[in-house]
Amino acid sequence: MPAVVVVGAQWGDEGKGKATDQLGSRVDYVVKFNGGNNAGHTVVIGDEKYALHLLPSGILSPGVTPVIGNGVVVDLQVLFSELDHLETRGIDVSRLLVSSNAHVIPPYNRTLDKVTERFLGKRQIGTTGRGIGPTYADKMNRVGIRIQDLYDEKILHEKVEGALELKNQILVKVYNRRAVTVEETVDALLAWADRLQPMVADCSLVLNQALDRDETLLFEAGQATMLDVDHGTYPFVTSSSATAAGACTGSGIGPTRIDSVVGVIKAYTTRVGEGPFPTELLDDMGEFLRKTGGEYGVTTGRSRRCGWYDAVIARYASRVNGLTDLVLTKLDVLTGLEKVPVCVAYDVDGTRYDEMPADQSAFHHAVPVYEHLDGWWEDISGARTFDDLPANAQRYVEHLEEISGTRISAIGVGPQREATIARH
Ligand code: 2SA
Ligand code: GDP
Ligand code: MG
Repeated sequence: MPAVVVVGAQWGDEGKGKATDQLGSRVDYVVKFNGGNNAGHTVVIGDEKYALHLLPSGILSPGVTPVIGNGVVVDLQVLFSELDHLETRGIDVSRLLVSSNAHVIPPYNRTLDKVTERFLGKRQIGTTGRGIGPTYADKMNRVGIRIQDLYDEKILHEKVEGALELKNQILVKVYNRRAVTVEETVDALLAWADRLQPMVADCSLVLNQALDRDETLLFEAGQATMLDVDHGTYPFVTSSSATAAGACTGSGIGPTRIDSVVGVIKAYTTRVGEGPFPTELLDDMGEFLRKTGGEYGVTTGRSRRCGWYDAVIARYASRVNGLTDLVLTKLDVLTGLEKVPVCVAYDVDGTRYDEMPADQSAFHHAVPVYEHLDGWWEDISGARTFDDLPANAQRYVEHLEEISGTRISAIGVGPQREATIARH
């Protein structure tokens, strides 16, 4: 598997961290290509639990070179506090490479993210408040600050000054906040520049050369398909390319170099933040999934909204990512249910949709069409082969595979590394 991309097939928190960590022990490079410290990936190794935000999950595997690609937005303070934290826990972080083209999250964008959300009132997105959206907006507006700009003070001053011309108008006149000075921003960014310098690299060149040497690369997406800025439930999305194609633009490798795309998908669905969610359960069953699945944000601690598995979304994720495999996670959470509903299509004002409605308003009005599969009562957390699963759990997996458009190659039955069933 020379180059594999791992993406979330739903609205995030499918268990990409665990999947990446497992594959990480078999690869040379693990590359984060989108998002920033809005991500929250949990990896459980033995009795140790790690929560990663900005760093790629693969950083936990000895011998792997972790890479922060150009598509990532970097909060320098968070970068070093995460690195320091991992080092105190005995993890070797010395190999980390950071693309010189990645953009930094200046402190004013954290402020803008939070005040904009408050200003939006009922129309808010439910962002993580980490400055992600404003930083990607700056990148597209061509007023962003890149890692390489930290090493030319004149340029840095000019760029911060240029960005603040408009930012301060908004902060002062629209949000009634104090104006931010160029000096305080430059000082805040330069505080990390010396420590960062040895990690800064031309990551596109490094990764392409690694491929030329037949080394293996794992691309790790933050967030997920339905939060992708192009293919997700816009405007209730994050501001980056979280689908497989983002691995190319966010790292500087070409599409022809990718061999497989793994979609991580939960045996049910969750979403954190605002936006449409057809199979959402607002009753005791939603509470059951939240409690049993531990569905609380890794970064913000927010309760995640919970609902049944949605095969329309699975098929859509298979299509827009070109998935070659699905990893089905958290099957253990569904143990103990008499029947397990699965959404196979939507009903929108009397019209049946088997595919994701192209019209966003239709998706907002989508009512799930459910099939009800038989549940199982046996504890499956110790299952390590498909045959170890009770017959109804096997049927559940086989049925999801039939209706989701991609083969299910692995099944998660617990948070630990070893709580996984390999299938194909
Ligand atoms: P942002 O901050 O601009 O990226 O927010 C925009 C939307 O993207 C959602 N989003 C996420 N959804 C699921 N998980 C995420 N990471 C954390 C986790 C979230 C947390 O792993 O639990 O701790 O709350 C993540 N990051 C962004 C966000 O909810 C908005 O809907
Ligand atoms: P990510 O953002 O996709 O990396 O996922 P998160 O770490 O935000 O959320 C997934 C949660 O589910 C974490 O707490 C994982 O430890 C946990 N997890 C992953 N796979 C499984 C599984 O198969 N079963 C159970 N019970 N938990 C899992
Ligand atoms: Mg997460």
